[in-house]
Amino acid sequence: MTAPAHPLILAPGGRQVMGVVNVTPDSFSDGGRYLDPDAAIAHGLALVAAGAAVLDVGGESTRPGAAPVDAAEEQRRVQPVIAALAADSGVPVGVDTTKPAVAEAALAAGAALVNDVSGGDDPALVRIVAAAGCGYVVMHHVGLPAGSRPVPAYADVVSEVAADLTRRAHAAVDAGVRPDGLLVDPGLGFGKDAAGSVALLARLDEVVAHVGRPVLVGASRKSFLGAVLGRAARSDLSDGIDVGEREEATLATVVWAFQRGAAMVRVHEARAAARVVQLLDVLDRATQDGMRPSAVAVAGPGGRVA
Ligand code: PMM
Repeated sequence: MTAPAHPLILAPGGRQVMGVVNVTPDSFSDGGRYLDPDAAIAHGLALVAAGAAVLDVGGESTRPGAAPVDAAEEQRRVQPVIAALAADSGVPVGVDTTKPAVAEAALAAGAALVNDVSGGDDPALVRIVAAAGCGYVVMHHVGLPAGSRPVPAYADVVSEVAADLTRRAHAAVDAGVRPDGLLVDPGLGFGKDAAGSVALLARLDEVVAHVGRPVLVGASRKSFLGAVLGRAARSDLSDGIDVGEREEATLATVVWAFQRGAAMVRVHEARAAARVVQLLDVLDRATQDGMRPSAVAVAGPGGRVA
């Protein structure tokens, strides 16, 4: 296994934007737009130009009812895209998969992390991650990623997800996964209704504190945002706003998540999220420096001081 040109580095207190490249015909947010490898590669490069610090390449939709994809087809979709982006993007490239064979092929093509929405359910996948010494995202989920997705009954979704992620993170480290490359993810929308996803975002600081590891948040364009905004706008509990109209709400979740301790956000549009990171970093430095104006070097595009 060749070492990736750009390994995942998680600096304490750092904030990073992960850009999504879905090489699928049927993802809920952008299905079919990047199924062609050249389109997917161009999109990945555009995300990095817009400020993404990490890329996440997936070849199977996780939306409820999506057609399952076998490992050979998933690998055929993602491998050339990962190879090109690992060589040319200048950032760590991840693979969003639950299949050991796909992960192995992606790592051989230069992937630097594995994003596992099953949260480590398959020991074979965890072994591959451990052997590669790559980054690993452990996501909370209940139920199958594809097909019908029942909403489990939680007594307290936040404490239950936090406890489950703590357990899954320990299990991954015990299996040999590098602790400094490990992120946990509450899995917004995965087996949670809108109220559950809202609760997890609202009390994200509790998850961060409980798990004690870098947290990744994926709220981008998700249906709970549509449901919340639809309700607010129309007092209609059954209707939500469309996926194409969720970008502002996504950005609000980015600011919120970083302010409550998230280390990384997973988004479909990188530019605005990357600018949020820039601004929050400047505000943090200003706060730490006792709010002295001279301590705040405000760099404009290209490093110019504005
Ligand atoms: N969401 C989706 C897919 N993969 N991975 C992680 N770690 N966290 C998420 O929230 C997540 C994910 C669904 O969104 P997409 O179909 O637009 O990629």
